Amino acid sequence: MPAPRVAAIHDLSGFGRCSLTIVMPTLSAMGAQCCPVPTAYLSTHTGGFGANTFLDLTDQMGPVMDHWRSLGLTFDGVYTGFMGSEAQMALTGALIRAFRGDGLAVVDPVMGDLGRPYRTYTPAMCRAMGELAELADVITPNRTEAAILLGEDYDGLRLDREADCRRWAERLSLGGRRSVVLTGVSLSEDTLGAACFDRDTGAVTFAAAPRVASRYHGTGDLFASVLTGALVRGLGLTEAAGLAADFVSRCAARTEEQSLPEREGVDFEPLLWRLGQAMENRIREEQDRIAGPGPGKGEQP
Ligand code: PXL
Repeated sequence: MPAPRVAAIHDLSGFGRCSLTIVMPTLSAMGAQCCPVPTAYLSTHTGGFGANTFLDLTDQMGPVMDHWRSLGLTFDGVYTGFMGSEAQMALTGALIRAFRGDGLAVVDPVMGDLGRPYRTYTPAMCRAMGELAELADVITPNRTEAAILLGEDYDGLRLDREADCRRWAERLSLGGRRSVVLTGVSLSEDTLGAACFDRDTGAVTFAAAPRVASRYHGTGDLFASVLTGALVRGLGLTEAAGLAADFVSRCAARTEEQSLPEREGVDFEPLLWRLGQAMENRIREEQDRIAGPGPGKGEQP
């Protein structure tokens, strides 16, 4: 079977791991083909390095789509993240409509963190992100983004009680039309994870991993990338969220152990092999399941 193909519409930031510098290696490690549509080139991300450069690539998006259309390309997934302008979000919506086919549209509604929008996000952009997210099969908001999407107060949107998390995840599903992986859920002091509303079952489940005290840049991008890779490789929503939570936690732990700067993101590259291994194990389990018990493996008659 060929690698599933994912169109990834994110910015490319040269330094400070985020967006495409996380999305591309992660999808590749998981055995998916990543086809990037860079929305902008920045010298660094916008969170903590001062005056970053910003080359807007919005004008490229239409011609890229025209060329891809002429090639008859289809994708198993379309995955979007940080956006630079409302115009870019409108084009990204057009790209999802044109290329999603039977594939999966994952919209990470990147807008902010810790109760505040990122400094380049205007209220109009936040509204446009809400509209873009309506096209999604799966959204992956953090607490800040969930509050913006729902028009709720950040302080009121607590993610430390199961019943509240269920309610927020269900509300974010737009009446069950899309699946939701709400990140930043912490049902016990020493764990961090996600509440997952699965539109196929209507159920809310939880995924959690050990919490790491330091907060690193780009962990939302890493979580959503692992989730997307796992979903296009055929894992269910809860299992995919569990893998993502576990991987982010391991990467954050090794970053903290080395006392690396938070703005540079998590030191994930040395652990990428784990994602490849997880996918291989999963495929082997599936093959064993289909083959049934072999000679000497099953119960004796
Ligand atoms: O990790 C989200 C993100 C992505 N891309 C850019 C950013 C940020 C968050 O600050 O600045 C350019």
